[in-house]
Amino acid sequence: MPDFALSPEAAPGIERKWWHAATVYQIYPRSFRDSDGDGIGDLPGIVDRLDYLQALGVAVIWLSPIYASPMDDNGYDISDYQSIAREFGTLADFDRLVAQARQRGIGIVLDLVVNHTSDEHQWFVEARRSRNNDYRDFYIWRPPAADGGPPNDLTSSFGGSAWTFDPTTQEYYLHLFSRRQPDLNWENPRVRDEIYRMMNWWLDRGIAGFRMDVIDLIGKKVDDGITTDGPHLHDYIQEMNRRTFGSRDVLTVGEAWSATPGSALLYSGRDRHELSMVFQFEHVTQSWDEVHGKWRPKSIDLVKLKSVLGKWQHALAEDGWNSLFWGNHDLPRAVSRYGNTSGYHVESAKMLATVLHLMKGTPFIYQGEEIGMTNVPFTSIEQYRDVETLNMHRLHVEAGLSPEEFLRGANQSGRDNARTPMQWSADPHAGFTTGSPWIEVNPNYPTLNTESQINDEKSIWSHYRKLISLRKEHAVVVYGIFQSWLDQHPDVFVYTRTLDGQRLLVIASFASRDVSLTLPGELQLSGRCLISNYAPKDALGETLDLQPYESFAVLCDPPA
Ligand code: TEU
Repeated sequence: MPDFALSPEAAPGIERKWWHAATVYQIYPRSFRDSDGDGIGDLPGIVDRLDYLQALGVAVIWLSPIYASPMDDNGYDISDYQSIAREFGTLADFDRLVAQARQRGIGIVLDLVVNHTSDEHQWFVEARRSRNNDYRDFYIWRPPAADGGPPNDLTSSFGGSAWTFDPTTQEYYLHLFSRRQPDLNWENPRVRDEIYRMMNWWLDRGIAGFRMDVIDLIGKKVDDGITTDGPHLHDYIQEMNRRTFGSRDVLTVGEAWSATPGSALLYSGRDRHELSMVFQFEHVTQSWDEVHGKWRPKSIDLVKLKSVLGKWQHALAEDGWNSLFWGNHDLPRAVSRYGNTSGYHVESAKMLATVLHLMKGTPFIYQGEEIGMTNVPFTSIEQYRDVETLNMHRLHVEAGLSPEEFLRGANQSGRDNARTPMQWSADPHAGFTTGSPWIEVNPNYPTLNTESQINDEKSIWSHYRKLISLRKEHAVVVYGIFQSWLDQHPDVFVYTRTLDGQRLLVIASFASRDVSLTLPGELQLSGRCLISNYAPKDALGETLDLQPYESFAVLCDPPA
């Protein structure tokens, strides 16, 4: 836990937390490291790579779900919250992971998926037996509409109606995701009791917190067509806080696709007793197509991207806290989406990391991002595994889209881009498994892998390690006040962070050509270059020439 010499005037109202200066690393266990040759990553595989993560410098690992599951949605469909999926290992493996991570100063954050369960969860197995079953009200059931169809027109995120008819009991149940992920009924206090009991059971095992899957959905009012931000959403989160993690020093981050700066302050404000922070997705969705969404993404508009990121920096400047991320297991690879993989792979991957990690908030690295892993060039729908992509393929092709056009969209935005195996080495299957991987490895692994980067000072990996350590060394990175500059410049992102008279200046070009810039007087500074992806710059005049994707940060001390 770093202890910064932070004057109270510099960051009024901010109560320092260990996770302010921490960097989180997300592991998608299925794709991280397979220890037993079955082609599926597992917990012993993660234990085996803890030294790697310690060397990188991360303080927290967020594990995507590891619980028992039929794996319809790779574990986001849980059939038993208190046991580990057989292919991932045992509870003893999990305890060993927690203990060995702790020895390296790393906490384990679990994925809490409580908007829904699997249809194989015992509660649902019971609930669908009869209308008067004791567990019936654990889920959301409604009679058919007058014409026998679904009760209303709510749709599933994975396509089609959110209602599935249950022939045994002649009612529909709600699923905002796949039909194998029935939504829990949070209005039922027994459901909440069970969930809190389960959370405490994990907290007692020594975990460092929870990432909360689609937490903005738990307050839904289906009869009013309300799914996100329901009337009791924040009551439930406050109750959860009070009855589970509130008295413990842990990190909690809610996934909230609907979050606005206003609601983020409700979730993470200092007097709210809810969560540490949320994942908001405005910077992600602002480049989606109005009609076809992520399946037909627009090119990145830097002016818009800067304005969204800046808006969030300002909104949570004095209260609340930001999470910072480019990617996760649902999103395309950061360097493929925002950078340039055909000529400036290394430069653009480093630039994106610099821009993200030097903003105010807690950065999240998605596995493989630290070596610049890229989207996967699958050429056939057969190569995809993701339930969302497969469902959407069926629906879009039925609706008349050509399979080629769908594949183009899936190549850019499909979730499997993030789920191909971690590229450890140039060995077969990228050193991920000695067996046959559950999803194909990206063919670029012979040149793009950790082994070729960890001992190279100039690698993307070394750049990430440097950024993570800068956050631990400089309070200005953690608490400095954010200010953006040159907001209308279409190619360059410029911002400063200021704390106790110290100023950190960050400059990053998103252009694939040289750019020449006129700097305002306030930014014609000199100091110490903390990080760069070309030759370091430490003194800036009126004109600044930037090479493609050039980025750097200069730290200027207050005048003596
Ligand atoms: O994701 C929520 C969610 O809304 C995504 O499905 C999203 O709509 C889509 O990926 C956009 O590209 C969470 C988990 O992160 C995801 O992996 C799960 O599939 C989903 O919840 C259901 O648990």
